[in-house]
Amino acid sequence: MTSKVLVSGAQPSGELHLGNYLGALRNWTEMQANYDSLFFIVDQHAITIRQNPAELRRRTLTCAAQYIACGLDPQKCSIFIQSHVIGHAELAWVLGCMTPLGQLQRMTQFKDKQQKSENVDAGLLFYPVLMAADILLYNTELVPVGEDQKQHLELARDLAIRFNSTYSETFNVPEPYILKSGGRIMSLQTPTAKMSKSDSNALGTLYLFEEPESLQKKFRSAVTDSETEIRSAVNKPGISNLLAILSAATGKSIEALEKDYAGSSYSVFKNSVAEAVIEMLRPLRKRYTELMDDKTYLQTILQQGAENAQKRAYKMLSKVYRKTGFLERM
Ligand code: ATP
Ligand code: LTN
Repeated sequence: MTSKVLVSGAQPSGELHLGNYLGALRNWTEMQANYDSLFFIVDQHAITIRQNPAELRRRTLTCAAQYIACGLDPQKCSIFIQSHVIGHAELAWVLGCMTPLGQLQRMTQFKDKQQKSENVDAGLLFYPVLMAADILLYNTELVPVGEDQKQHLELARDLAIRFNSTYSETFNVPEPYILKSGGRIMSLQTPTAKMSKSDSNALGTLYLFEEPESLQKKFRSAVTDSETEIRSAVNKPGISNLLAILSAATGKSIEALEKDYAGSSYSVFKNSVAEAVIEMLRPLRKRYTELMDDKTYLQTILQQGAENAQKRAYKMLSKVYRKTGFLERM
């Protein structure tokens, strides 16, 4: 293990889906042992869209179980809930006071979500600043995320550089780590939009822990095109997405898969993708059920994770407060 710090997280705004797994969690599990790794569940980010409190609480715990079921090992990394650690929101405030408003208004995710909701609160605009705080608080070097988070990471880098040049060297400038395969899994129903927890059409999103029969049904109704050729191309977003999923699930290249399925019908192909995904998820489902039966274990892991993170967060926060010019509390 190197002493390089790696952090990442997901929102408990819905159950984890295949995009989260292939674009993020699977990479986390492969990297956890090689870095000083911290993985959080960003409940403070989740409330940028109005949540039902009881549902949010429930999903936060299931999300922790899903992290572990996906392969995160509490012996190798820290797993914790963002709101359990004092420092994320506090650092976000300091960084927000150095963030140009225009840069936040230009964020693609903000613009997308703004269009989808009727009432937009200031928290949604501030979302990327809180994310920068999550990262900079731990002196992070590496942030493995999906393609959709690239712009947010650039803000985190800009803020690190700006703070360092204003107040002297304080933060590492973090590096994004975005895998090509699995970096952007698209909705099965609207294959030009990313698969998302908050998709209004539930048939578009493949949840990791849903019943295999239900996954199969979603694959069967996946939107494709009016051709018959199984080939990855810009004008064939549905088939390209299914090929990307199959490639990520089997480790085979897109080119090899195009050869394997030359001449097959779309329905045979869809069935193979469904089977490969269900097989890949089978052991995860088993582990998830076991974990949900042992809430005490889950709570212990989250408590230990938060304790470790809190020590580190206090250290960084007091450094930042001192440099900013806040009078020290005696
Ligand atoms: P929401 O739809 O509620 O905004 P989300 O599904 O995008 O949420 P997040 O919790 O925001 O999920 O993301 C967790 C991780 O999963 C991030 O690293 C993100 O880049 C990655 N991710 C999310 N969606 C996809 C996708 N469709 N393809 C690949 N990676 C994804
Ligand atoms: N915005 C991210 C979740 C997230 C995150 C982070 C990821 C919040 N803070 C810090 C990496 C590092 C998302 O929507 N996927």
